[in-house]
Amino acid sequence: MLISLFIPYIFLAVGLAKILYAGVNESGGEFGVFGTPGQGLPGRFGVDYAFINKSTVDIFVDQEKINFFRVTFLMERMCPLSFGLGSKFNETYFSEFADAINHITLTKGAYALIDPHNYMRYNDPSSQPFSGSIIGDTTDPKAATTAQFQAFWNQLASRFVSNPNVIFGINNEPHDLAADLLLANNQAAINGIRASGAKQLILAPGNGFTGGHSWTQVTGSGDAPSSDFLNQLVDPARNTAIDVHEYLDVDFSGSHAECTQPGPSNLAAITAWLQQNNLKAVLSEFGGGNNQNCFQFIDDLLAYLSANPEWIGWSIWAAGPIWGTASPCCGPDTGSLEPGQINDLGQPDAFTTVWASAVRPNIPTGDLKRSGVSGLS
Ligand SMILES: *[C@@H]1O[C@H](CO)[C@@H](O)[C@H](O)[C@H]1NC(C)=O
Ligand SMILES: *[C@@H]1O[C@H](CO)[C@@H](O)[C@H](O)[C@H]1NC(C)=O
Ligand SMILES: CC(=O)N[C@H]1CO[C@H](CO)[C@@H](O)[C@@H]1O
Repeated sequence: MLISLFIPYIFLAVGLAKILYAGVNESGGEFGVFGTPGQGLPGRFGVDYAFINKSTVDIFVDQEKINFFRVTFLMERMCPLSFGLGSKFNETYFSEFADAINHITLTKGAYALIDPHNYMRYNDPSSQPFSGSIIGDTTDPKAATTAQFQAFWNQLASRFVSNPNVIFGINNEPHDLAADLLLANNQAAINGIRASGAKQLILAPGNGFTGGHSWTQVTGSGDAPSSDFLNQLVDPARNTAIDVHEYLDVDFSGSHAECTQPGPSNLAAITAWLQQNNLKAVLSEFGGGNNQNCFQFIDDLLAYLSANPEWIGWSIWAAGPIWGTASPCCGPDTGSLEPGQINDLGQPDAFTTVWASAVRPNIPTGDLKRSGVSGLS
């Protein structure tokens, strides 16, 4: 009895499972557009949008020893509507974004996940996640094409081709689109990235807001489960993993303070699917409120990821320079994960509470990847 309990533990301890990337979302590059169509475009850097505060990135790397940041941006700012989605960028916005990515990667030596925060939609971010035209939707005359999406990714990847610490996230939280279209768009992005010569890790999202719990279920308007088709992606460099989000509150939205949805049981089906298909995944969004119940749920979730070798990384939602007292996740009073800020009650934010209680103890500092091209190992 003792022995049978002991052996699996030893197996885990010697590194059967390994988290390579651990960190935080840096949200802010997509801010300032919610309201009426066209609002906040192109926006003012440092006012409507901002990518990172370099000082807090330094705190995360130097003191917390994390190695992973997911940095959001808006495709309508990178490719203004007057240009259309494709290879022509707003060079001002790009250089502001690149400055953030270069600080994280070249200056600090961490890995940066490039995140077009667009729900697989383009042209109207005013009421994300539901506004905008689905990329590649041939029934929508305003929609960008899948070929344009490929050209966009080819250009973006070519600009980071020599930066080994970059990871390409194809798109944030696709939802309510046909399975074959999501597969085609994901494949187009992979083709565009690899055609640039870039060899770095790619993360491909599923349908249904890329929710882990619903991976094997029908989502949205009767769309096929992500598990039915995302194993068909072809990457000539064999360096693509699955991008998963999972919140722990009642409806998986991350809008409630209480955690009631246990990560381990809700992720069991996708973990089995990953194993069957010899795939890896990164949990690039999750979160919980400032309370003991959520601390336990986050602890259980991160322990589960560490114990299952299909999972190679995680980043919690969210830090970022312009959250102020607002909560990006999990109830109005939680506050953001940005070090040194306060919540709406004038108390320390989630960096002091959630991060300190439930995240910091789970950072696998010794195991994290510290050098080499971003990849599956
Ligand atoms: C490019 O971005 C900058 C900074 O947000 C903005 O001032 C400028 O108007 C933008 N240009 C276009 C064509 O959108
Ligand atoms: C950036 O972070 C540092 C460290 O927490 C803080 O002192 C500073 O006020 C922040 N800057 C901005 C513009 O928020
Ligand atoms: C809890 C929370 O704010 N979750 C957000 C994570 O990011 C996605 C994309 O912006 C939002 O849809 C979620 O609401």
